[in-house]
Amino acid sequence: MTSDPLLALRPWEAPEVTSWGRLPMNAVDRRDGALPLDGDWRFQLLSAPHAPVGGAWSTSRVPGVWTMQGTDDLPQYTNVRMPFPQYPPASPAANPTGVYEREVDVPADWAGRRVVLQVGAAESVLLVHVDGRPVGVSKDSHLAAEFDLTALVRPGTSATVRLTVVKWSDASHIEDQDQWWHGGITRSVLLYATDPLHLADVTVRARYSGDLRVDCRVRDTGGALPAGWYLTGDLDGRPLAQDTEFDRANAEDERVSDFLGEARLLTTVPEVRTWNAETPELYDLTVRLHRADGTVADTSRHRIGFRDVEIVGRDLLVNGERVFIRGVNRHDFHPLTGRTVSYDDMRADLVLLKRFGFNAVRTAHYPNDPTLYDLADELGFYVVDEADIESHDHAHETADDPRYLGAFVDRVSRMVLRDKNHPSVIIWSLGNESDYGANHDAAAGWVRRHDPTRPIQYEGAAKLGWADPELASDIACPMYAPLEDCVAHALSGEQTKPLIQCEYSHAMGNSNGTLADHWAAIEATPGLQGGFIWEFWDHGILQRVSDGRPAGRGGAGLYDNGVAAPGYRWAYGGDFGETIHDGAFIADGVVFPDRTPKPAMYEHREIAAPVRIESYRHEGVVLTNHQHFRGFDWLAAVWELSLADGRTLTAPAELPELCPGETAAVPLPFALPEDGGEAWLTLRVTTARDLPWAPRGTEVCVPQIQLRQADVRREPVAAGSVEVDGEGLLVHPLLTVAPALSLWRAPTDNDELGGMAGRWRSWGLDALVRKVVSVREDAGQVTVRSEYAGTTGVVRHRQVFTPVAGGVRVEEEAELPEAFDDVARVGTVFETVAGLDLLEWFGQGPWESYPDRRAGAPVGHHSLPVDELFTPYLRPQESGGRHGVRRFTLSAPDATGLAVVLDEPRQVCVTRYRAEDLTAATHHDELVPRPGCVVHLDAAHRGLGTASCGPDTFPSYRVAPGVHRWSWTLRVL
Ligand code: IPT
Repeated sequence: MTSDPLLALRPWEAPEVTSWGRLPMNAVDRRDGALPLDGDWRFQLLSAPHAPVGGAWSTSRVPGVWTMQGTDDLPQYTNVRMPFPQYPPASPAANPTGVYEREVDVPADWAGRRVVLQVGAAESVLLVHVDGRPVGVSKDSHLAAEFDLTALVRPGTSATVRLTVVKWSDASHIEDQDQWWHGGITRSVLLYATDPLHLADVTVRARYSGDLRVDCRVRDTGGALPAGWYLTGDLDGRPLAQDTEFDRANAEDERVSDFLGEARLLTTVPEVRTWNAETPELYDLTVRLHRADGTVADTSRHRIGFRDVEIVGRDLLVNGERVFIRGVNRHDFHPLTGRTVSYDDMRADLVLLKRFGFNAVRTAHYPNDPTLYDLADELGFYVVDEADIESHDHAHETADDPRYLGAFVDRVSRMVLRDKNHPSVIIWSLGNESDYGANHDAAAGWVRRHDPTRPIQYEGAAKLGWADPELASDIACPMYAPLEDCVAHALSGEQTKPLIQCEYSHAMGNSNGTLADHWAAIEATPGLQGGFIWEFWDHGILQRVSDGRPAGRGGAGLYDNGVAAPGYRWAYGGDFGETIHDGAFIADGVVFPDRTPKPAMYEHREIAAPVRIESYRHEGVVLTNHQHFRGFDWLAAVWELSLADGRTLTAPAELPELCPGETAAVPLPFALPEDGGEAWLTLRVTTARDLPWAPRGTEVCVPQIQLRQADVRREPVAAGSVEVDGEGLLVHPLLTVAPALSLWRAPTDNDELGGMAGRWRSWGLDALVRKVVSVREDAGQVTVRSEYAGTTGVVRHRQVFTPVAGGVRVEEEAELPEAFDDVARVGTVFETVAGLDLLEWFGQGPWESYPDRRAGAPVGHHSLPVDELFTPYLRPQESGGRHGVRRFTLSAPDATGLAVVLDEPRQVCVTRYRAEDLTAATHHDELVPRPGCVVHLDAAHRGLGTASCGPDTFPSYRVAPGVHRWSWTLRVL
């Protein structure tokens, strides 16, 4: 048995022990003048907490996780299930334990001061020793732990600080979030000193009205407070004084004793600049604690915002406005560090989200790095701050287990104590996926008393009844609820709470189908207010293929545009040799692991457009301001008119002065040319000046409206001939594989996890067998009938080849049997010779788009190198499609190549990969691009939906059985 009392306590299997010797959480800012302890620490990885420390020391970078730093304990990904079989509160005997040690020189001028060690975050149990003496224990892997070292260190000398981090514990069972498991110290460590007389906490209430109240708690480590202390403050240069009314009330009812001081600063700011996510106005607040002689004992600085949050009826109001919540779920993630994120990382995350129209973040599923909240205040985001509680695998057992009661309350209350002064935080979340029990109610009770200014949400409670007032959720915050259920609830007359989905539109792989349909319903249905897309990141870890190890920080720069450099790949579950894992389910974000936006981001940007074109009538268009708080003065715009004949005309645009919600008609900037065919008017909206999140000229949205329909023209038959081979397949000098019928797409994650791909395989759609039935030639026109046999049905297919001026027209018909009642696509596939590397098209673009994800891709004349059309989703799958393509060319640098004109706007996909290449690969690095192009022209293409987690696409985006007809002409350029 160990003689060390911290080890003897076995805190890793004692849920009742949430901490020992740890100081209370508070919101006092201690960064000024602190001694940073980040850097290389001596390090040993033990096989279990009780294993003797005595082996060789290596070094480990703090902050950092050892699972990414060259040890044999590697990252492991599980979603719901625990990585070990023990039930709560037990943990496995084999329990990697990292011992971090370093000397710390305590500054001589800290003599007489109170010295505090702050460990930013450690997972999952932290034990602290100084010079071999026990200091304390902490759990709660995503919040800081502070320990008073005053009695243990001597200023002017050096002390040995040891941080022991135990990976698995009773706490792991309530930190069972859908992410990689790691071990280590994930946020900065520092040492700071204060006067014994110090600010113990600062609570700011800044209201929309301009009323400001700053409540401070004051303590003295000596015990009793010295007489005569007082507070002053400063708000953007405006002096604040202590509220004597508050002092008198305190004295009268003897609420505060001589060892706990309380005082208040109070003021009302006239003509206050209020805070909201669109115009995030902040004020600098400084709070000073003085000794009786006027000298300053302690100072805390804050950036504060004046705003109100309230629920009125079934609306969540910010400053009285029913704001839409355009949110995303965000983890602290990095492909090189695993979990440790820098200021620059977090700023880049939020800047990107701003540029793509997001205004809200849910800190899934734990309090994020504290800097994130500073940035959210500054850049303008509404934050749902979520406590570090997810007991997914053993949810029901834990929610009412009294042994975990303290842990639930501890985690929620510490989050609130840390983050309460951030204007960005508008809602507290009790955690994620942990069933619903008395432990939640206890935590909610604590919050309601401590911070009555913000609503609480908890999905586990909400799911028991969206309207039930008894449940610990003020918001109806379901996850992945079918849209029709949300709309029905809002129309039912039963709704009592704002409906804001805590997770929706699962972004795994090629996904986020029907996002625009969701938003059309949300904006049209009072009671619906938005939601949080799941999720921001694809958590792919950069991995060396040669030895299967994480690249670690050394991998910086080894990726570009979402793709890992040769010799590297983005690892997902199972790639580190784990046998218990959940595969690519960890890659479900709207950005790649290097933060490259996926095409779904452009969809979101357009859905969130601040400027909308409502309608076109009588030479004018109607514009609307779709913001909540500001006009268009921060925006500039240009009109663009795209004509089917190839012309694009531009004209400067003058945005009208409109208040939020207002509309105005503006005259058409162009006289619509008589000729030119189909015509589309686009407003390219950019930032008019440099903003904290975007330089001037950054595109904000591209609303569009159709001014004129296409005229239907059929090309006359020309003299000439068409050659087909003995199998009835077209022979063409630019095609290496002749046009054939395709019903298969490389399954998307949604297709696989939603069960569609399994059905398609069982029907044999991935390996249809073609048999030519007849080939007939008649006056230069060739008709080929064939059959494509699956295992449970046969598709009859007909191609009619007709010579037209300079090329061939292909008319096709496919008749799908009833058995094939929901296929991926019906269309043509062919392959071209090498060298045709540029695609130019008239249709939707330039981004990848699909039938149910095309709101962000305006119709116009687009052009991209073929290699840039493909989107490198981590697990290869259908990718690179462009919706609504009317015609395209594929050309070589010398302008030779081919041109295709489609009978009507169609889904077209040009890549270097056959569907079977993509289907066979598990990671992007396995793909070998083909020299030519693989071209799909689809008469019908199934929507993407979100069925990997949540609703499938709507029936209207599915492909029906029966007869499909399409035609296209192929010409040589
Ligand atoms: C839900 C989780 O809250 C989230 O962490 C993530 O796992 C997401 O789904 C899917 O990626 S839980 C799910 C079982 C509905």
